[in-house]
Amino acid sequence: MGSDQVLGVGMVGYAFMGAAHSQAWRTAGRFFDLPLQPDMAVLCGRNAEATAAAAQRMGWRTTETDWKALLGRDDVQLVDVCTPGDTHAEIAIAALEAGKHVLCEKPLANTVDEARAMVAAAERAQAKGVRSMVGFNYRRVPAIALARKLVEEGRIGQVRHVRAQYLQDWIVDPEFPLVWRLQAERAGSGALGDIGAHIVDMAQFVTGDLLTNVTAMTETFITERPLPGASSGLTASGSDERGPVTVDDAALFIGRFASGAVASFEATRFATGRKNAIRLEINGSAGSLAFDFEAMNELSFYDGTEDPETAGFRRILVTEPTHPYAGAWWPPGHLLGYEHSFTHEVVDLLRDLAAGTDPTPSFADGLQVQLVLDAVVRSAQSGSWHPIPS
Ligand code: SOE
Repeated sequence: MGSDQVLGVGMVGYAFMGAAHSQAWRTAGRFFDLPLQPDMAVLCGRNAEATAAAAQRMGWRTTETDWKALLGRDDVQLVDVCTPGDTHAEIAIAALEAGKHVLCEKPLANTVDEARAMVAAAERAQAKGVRSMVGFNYRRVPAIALARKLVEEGRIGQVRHVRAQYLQDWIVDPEFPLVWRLQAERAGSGALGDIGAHIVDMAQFVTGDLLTNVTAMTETFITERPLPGASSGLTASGSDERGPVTVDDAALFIGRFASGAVASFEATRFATGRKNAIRLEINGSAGSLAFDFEAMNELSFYDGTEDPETAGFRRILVTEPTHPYAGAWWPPGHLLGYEHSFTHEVVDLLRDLAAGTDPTPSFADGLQVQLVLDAVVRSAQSGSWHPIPS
């Protein structure tokens, strides 16, 4: 049985990621045995009426309209940052300084400097037992966690190739409005930071290796769009006025890992027909793994040590009780979805907080991804290879 000890959560932001995190806080204790019970204490947003409606819909007890108010509340021990990237650093640093644990959505920040300041704040806070985590949720998809385990166990031998793609199509229509994810000052970058960050993290997580240098190109296909009217999540309506798109629509890069493995990455929101296709293929000296989020309960595994006469990619349905996270849910074959990765994220976070151990991915891991993104941007500008500082 889980403990009765409570952790008060205050969340800032209530759009797409806010809804996903709310679902996670709400369900974690209903399926997992938790050492700390999350109390959905406060939802914070600037618009009082919209915040109150969201709080009621998503299960938050009270609301605030100024995130600074969360920091003074005794019923909040953790601040969950689900805002656009331009406010991550300010909110997360202030929360850590106020002694609150922090879960911050990815990418950690909009710039390397912000990310460095966040890591420094996290290190100061950690000395006082205050912890932080960056929300790369796809690490907690059972098939991805299993892929990491198989690589760690040496089941595919030495990794030679990583092929990673994150393909979406939600802005392929030139009339899709200029939402914050298409504005550099709010989002930092475009497909690169929004979805490229995920595949950089996933590739490094599954291989247990770090990229050392990259060469890249980026492209913006639609340079002007209607200014946004009403919006919710990834859907929005446009007004008659237009404004410039200041981020990349697509980012392509190749890179080298410390181990000598080579990798290719492709992040685009212009892959017509691909809705959330996160594809990862890893080829090793003794086998290969392949994953596609659009069939997220499956992991393909080729065991190169088998008799070639019958060897072939085998599709593992990652729903067995022995598979990562799966046992807490349904009997084998009863599939999980996108939202479960967020539930797994908060379950691991709560367990670390109770145990007094450092959650992963840490802010330092988030900074390392930011350094990769920064090297990609620089390389796309210079046309040459760029190292990733260690
Ligand atoms: C939009 O491209 C988005 O919501 C990302 O911001 C998320 O991180 C990704 O998981 C789904 O797509």
